[in-house]
Amino acid sequence: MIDHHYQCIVPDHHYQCIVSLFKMVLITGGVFTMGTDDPGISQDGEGPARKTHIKQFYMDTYEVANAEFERFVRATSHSTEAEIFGDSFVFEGLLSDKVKSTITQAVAAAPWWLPVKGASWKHPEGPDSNITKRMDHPVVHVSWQNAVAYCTWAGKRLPTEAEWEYACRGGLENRIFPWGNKLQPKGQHYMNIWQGDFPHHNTADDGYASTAPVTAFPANGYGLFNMVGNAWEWTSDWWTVHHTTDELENPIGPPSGTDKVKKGGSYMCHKSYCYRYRCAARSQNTPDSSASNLGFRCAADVLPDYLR
Ligand SMILES: *[C@@H]1O[C@H](CO)[C@@H](O)[C@H](O)[C@H]1NC(C)=O
Ligand SMILES: [Cu+2]
Repeated sequence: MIDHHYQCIVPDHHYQCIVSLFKMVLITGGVFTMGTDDPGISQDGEGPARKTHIKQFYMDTYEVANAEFERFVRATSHSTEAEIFGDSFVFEGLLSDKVKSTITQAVAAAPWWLPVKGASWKHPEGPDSNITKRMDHPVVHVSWQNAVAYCTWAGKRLPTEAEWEYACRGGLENRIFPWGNKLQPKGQHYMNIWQGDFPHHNTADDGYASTAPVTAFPANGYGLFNMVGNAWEWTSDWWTVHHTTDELENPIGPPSGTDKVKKGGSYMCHKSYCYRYRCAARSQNTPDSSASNLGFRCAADVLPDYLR
């Protein structure tokens, strides 16, 4: 595709552009097997496997980075929901003892999530933290509504769950990961997840205890980075766990619901409790939720020739 809007946002030390506003790849339409008959987490509605047709679309090659979100905020004065609420959920392992000591409330089922006052996309671990050294990392602490606002501003939209999963699979059929079935091909790390004993000890054997640059690790067959691991990614679909084997065309999920589908898992996922760094895996949050491991990327329609 002709890159009309190419703008370098974060050059690396060789002045190669590592984050640019225009960064989409054309995903050719086709049919693929969505979901799996061999679910990793059965209550998540990963199955049954079903033939799904997808028409062509554009997909961001990487997650929306802090540098990009900053441009959006500068241009629109958008306030994120985390900023409006005054807090957001941070994984306790990332917090200083000083910040931790100020927090009383916790999520019973997941005590490693702490609501931190002043945590936001600009201050991912609370007011004392910043993103100066992380401009090329995925923006986090953004709600579904914030993600939609960003994509709309960029002339894009969120991907549907089906588009996201089709893109994740990178042209491979019935594989667990975007590159195949091996967790670590040739002993190499292909994604940013948790190594060690969750939630107490992250060895960061993959190089990252928290987020990684959006272009870290090898891209999949479609040229997409970090579809699994790094940050969870919002999709446009409402959540349901009820699927059938009916063959669908460009499914968009239920017409309404309480939670939105997120895909891909994050740097916090470990097989022992969150085996969700797989293309078929899925999870959900209310659209106003935000957390230190939840971001997004945008998709876009392919305009008919006469409109280009
Ligand atoms: C960002 O955080 C670093 C490390 O904590 C600190 O040294 C630096 O002064 C902070 N920068 C700003 C602009 O606050
Ligand atoms: Cu991701």
